[in-house]
Amino acid sequence: MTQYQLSTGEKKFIGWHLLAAILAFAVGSFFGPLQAFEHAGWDLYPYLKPLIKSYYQGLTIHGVLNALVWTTFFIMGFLTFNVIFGLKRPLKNMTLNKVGFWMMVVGVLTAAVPILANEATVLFTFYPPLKANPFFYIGLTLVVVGSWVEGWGFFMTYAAWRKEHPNERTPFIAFGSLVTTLLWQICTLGVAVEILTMLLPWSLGLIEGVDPQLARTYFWFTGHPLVYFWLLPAYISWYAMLPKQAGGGKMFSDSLARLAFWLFLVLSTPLGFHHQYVDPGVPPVWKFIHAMLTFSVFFPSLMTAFTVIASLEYAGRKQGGTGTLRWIGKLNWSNPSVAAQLLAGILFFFGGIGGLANASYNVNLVLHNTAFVPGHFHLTVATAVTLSFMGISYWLVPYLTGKKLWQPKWATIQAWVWFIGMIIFSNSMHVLGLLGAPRRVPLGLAPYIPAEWNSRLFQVGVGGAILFVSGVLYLVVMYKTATNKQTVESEVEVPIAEAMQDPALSPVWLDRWSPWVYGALALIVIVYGPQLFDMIKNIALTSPGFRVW
Ligand code: HAS
Ligand code: CU
Repeated sequence: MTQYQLSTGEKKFIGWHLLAAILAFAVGSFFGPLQAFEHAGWDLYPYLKPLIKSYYQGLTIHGVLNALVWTTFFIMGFLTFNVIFGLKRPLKNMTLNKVGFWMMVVGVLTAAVPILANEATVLFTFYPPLKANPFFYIGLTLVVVGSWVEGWGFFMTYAAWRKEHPNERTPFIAFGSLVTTLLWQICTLGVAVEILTMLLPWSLGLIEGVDPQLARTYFWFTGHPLVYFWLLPAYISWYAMLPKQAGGGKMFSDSLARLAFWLFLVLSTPLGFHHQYVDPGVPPVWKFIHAMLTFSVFFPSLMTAFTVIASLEYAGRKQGGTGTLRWIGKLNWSNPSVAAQLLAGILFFFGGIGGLANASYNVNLVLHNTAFVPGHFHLTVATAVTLSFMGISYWLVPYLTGKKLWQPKWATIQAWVWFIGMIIFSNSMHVLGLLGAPRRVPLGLAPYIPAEWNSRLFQVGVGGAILFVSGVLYLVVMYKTATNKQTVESEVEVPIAEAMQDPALSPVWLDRWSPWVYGALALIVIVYGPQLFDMIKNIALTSPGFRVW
């Protein structure tokens, strides 16, 4: 059976998203190793002095470009692909999606100017009272609004598809993409309100002070679900593409997969206080409730681990694999897309468990603001997500460009190098955190380093160097692929793992939007409403802005 084909225009449009993402990755990833080297005592920042003024400016560039821009652009491109390919129809209004995309591009450029000019050295969380140049906030707003506009384009496309197919189950990759989009639209209301009602008017001089406690609360309303906005596109690939690539596997349970996505929609937002356990302005009872909900959102990830590994096991056994674990060796490890995603999944186990440690209130009191936290998020966003996106690009870029993947062997090596570099880097960061090393601090310059940190700080540098090699390899493979003279012989096949059981037999309530959407909104109102109401009622716009850089 021949697959549905995207038009050249659609492929180009998705390709632009990937290009923007990869450019952001290229610049942002240059600064990651610089921080790691600084920790190891090899401070290269002085050599960049005329361009980059400080460690903190580099850290801001790294966080904004890697955590926010690389991810968001890759995700919007991948979701666009999934909506079109999944629903087997063009976007309802391509112009609208193009408007959204270009708003995002203008937004990134607008925010980049003050960041590069050292006028917005406020890190990727931009906590007030650190005060950035207004264009930083305007740029971020444009990125978020642009991504909303693209999302509205997806919803309109879905509505049109639904009219044409009233009784069909939404194809899984489109379904997962739409849930991810809706999650994003709901949760970004937090930063939208934060920027538009406080940070922007404040940086423009329209209001004198800011309320840091309220701002942090708005920020984490968005900040936690943000991590699932990053993760769910990788999950779409792990559920519905990876098993097929790994050896002709099938999705073990379409129903469980859909249920996991609905649970993420309902549970992702109302738990942001797990980032604010040490904030004095949040009553303990709300911290407790958010902690319990954090443990709840652990379950859809456990369901994912179960379903995806069962799907992979099916693939491994189909390839002749036997034994309790020996089937793993039969998976298609020589395919770089498979290797990257499997390695991403393996490290995610450790990232997820570290998340549980973070979420446990009394343990968090020890870990909060230590190197443990960047250790955690380099296993999650920088590996589960980033390495999966790299793996996806190893088939998606040839699909979009019609060019053969350049040297698949090098691409596979790239994935392994990332895996090894990240094990060394994140393990040492976790241990440093347990030993009390603070995060967001140029430790190489700190006068108080206990001897027991030294070997770990050295390993941070070594891990950073290995990751740097892997990042460069990724860029080389992407560049050489995009400019490859060798074209693919026939259309690249989109890997889609069909479900073991016909999705039409899955319960209808798993394809109904309203109960889940109302449930999500109701839970947010119950769990955030009273405390937000209280904070807004007692708003204290008293803190002046600080420029500490
Ligand atoms: Fe987190 C802080 C709790 C997941 C990202 N997190 C952060 C920050 C970031 C981040 C960026 O409760 C720092 C923010 C800042 O700058 O301050 N996190 C959790 C919990 C989870 C979790 C409970 N985090 C993520 C994900 C992220 C991410 C995902 C990015 C994508 N996190 C916290 C807490 C803090 C925090 C506190 C605040 C800390 C503080 O004090 O500041 C859970 O969702 C994790 C569940 C995951 C699992 C793993 C399931 C395993 C799977 C693998 C399947 C295997 C495969 C491979 C496919 C239970 C699904 C098989 C391979 C074969 C070969 C067979
Ligand atoms: Cu969180």
